[in-house]
Amino acid sequence: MINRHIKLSASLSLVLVMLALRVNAAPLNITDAWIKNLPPSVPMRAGYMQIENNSDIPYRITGIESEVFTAIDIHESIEKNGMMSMQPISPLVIEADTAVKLAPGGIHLMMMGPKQMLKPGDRVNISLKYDDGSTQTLQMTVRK
Ligand SMILES: [Cu+2]
Repeated sequence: MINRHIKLSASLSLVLVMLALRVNAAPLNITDAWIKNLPPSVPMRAGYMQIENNSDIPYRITGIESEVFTAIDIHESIEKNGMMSMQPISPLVIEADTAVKLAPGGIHLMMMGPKQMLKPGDRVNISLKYDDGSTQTLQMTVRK
């Protein structure tokens, strides 16, 4: 009986260690994730966030998914011959020990085809996919 108990707590600690490792493995610290509110008739939204890589290896975001949008791309706003335009970035590389800010006029998420009405205060789950096959989910808030 005692033996069984020791075995059980040993495997339980192993599970806890594995859970702790998984939490630590969340590579990027993402804050201030928000979506600019627009009238319902507009077929896309722009999303912004602060991404911090506190690890000593670079991370590459190769894709983004959400059940609320038909597709999400990463774009960069650029000025060409005095004209503003956008071009896709893939992958978005977050170098070791650096931060990248997605902000109006710069890098942003281009979120196409909202599948539901969105208004300020609404929260949208998205999932970032990294080139190592891992994913990170986070919540974005719709703001004015
Ligand atoms: Cu764009």
